Amino acid sequence: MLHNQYYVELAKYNRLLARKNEKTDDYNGIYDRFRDPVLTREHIPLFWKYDLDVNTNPYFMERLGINAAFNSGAIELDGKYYLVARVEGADRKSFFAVAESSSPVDGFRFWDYPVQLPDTCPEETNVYDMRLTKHEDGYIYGVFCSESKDTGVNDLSAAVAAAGIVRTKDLKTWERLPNLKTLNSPQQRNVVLHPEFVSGKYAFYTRPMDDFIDTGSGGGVGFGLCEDITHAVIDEEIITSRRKYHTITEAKNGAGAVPIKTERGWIHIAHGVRNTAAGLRYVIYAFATDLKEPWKVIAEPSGLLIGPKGAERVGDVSNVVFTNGAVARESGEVYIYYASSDTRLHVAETTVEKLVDYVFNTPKDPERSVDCVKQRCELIQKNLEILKNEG
Ligand code: M1P
Repeated sequence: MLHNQYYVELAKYNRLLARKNEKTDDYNGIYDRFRDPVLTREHIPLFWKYDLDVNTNPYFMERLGINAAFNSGAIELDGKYYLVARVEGADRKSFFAVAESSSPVDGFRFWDYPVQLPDTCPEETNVYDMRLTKHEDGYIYGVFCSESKDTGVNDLSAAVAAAGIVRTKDLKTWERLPNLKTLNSPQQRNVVLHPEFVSGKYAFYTRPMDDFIDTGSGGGVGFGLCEDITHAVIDEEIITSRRKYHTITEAKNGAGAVPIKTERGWIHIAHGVRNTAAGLRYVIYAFATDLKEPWKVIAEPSGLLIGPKGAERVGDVSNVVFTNGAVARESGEVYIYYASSDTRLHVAETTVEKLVDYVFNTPKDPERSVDCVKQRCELIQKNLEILKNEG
């Protein structure tokens, strides 16, 4: 016999998973936002949280609570959509879990068990933000942040971030490889594996950092090559998308989704961070790099692509949108999975064609107010002419 409340909670859970998502009427011509988050902590199966045995849990209490389900790697396999989510327990530790749906925008159901990574890294305390790369070598790679306590300083909260690497063919069996080593950067987060070999080598987008929070001398999104993914070492990183003064990337930036290959170049969907009196503000931006030399930025539209809006602005870490996964379908649709305020996961829909138009035809940031006004006045003047001619 199960507790009565189990059936009440199960009915809520089933209603949530059956709910159909809808586009909002929020318009910008670039992408459509969807009304409901695709993953929240309410999407977590009841049997992950409650002890269903009425003898040991007579009050039907959560025994192992879940705080949030957010930053997710994303992949399409055989027509189904898979999110490898960052799930955070009430104990603040994150782990990975696969949620599956036949729709890109709703119905995501977690598999019965979370991912159980091989425990090869005894000093590792926390793991999060997996990027999933379908590599041309035949594997699906997951690159994530592997966080350990910094024992070299007398500070309880000091930590070290490194890039952990796993690979799989089915998202079920995961082989853990040694963490990425970057000889010139003490810490790494937001590392993404490029889907193709570059000059016959594995290519990574990195994020050189001097410190766990501050990137310090790290100039932006890095790029480096390594010979052997089973002992990945990058001895030289060059900077692709740079941090810039008084822009959305001033404090830091980082690669997000695996770059999308288009006829004009690789489209990158990344995050930029600036500091404010209310703390760090995270937004999502896009840029393109050269097809043959994917470290060379060839287009960088001004400003942000997605910023936190409405209810997205509030959560455990407010004023944050962050992406580490997108699905670009062969038919051209693109689903950008983005989390808000480190609390839940949303989806925005666009197409490869629209992203190419956005990235290559949106004006660049002129970097000074006076030039921004000139840029806007040119647009206004052109439009007023059009409106006058239209009568
Ligand atoms: O809290 C916002 C984000 O902070 C980190 O991103 P970054 O390394 O750019 O500061 C990550 O921990 C990310 O998970 C988190 O969403």
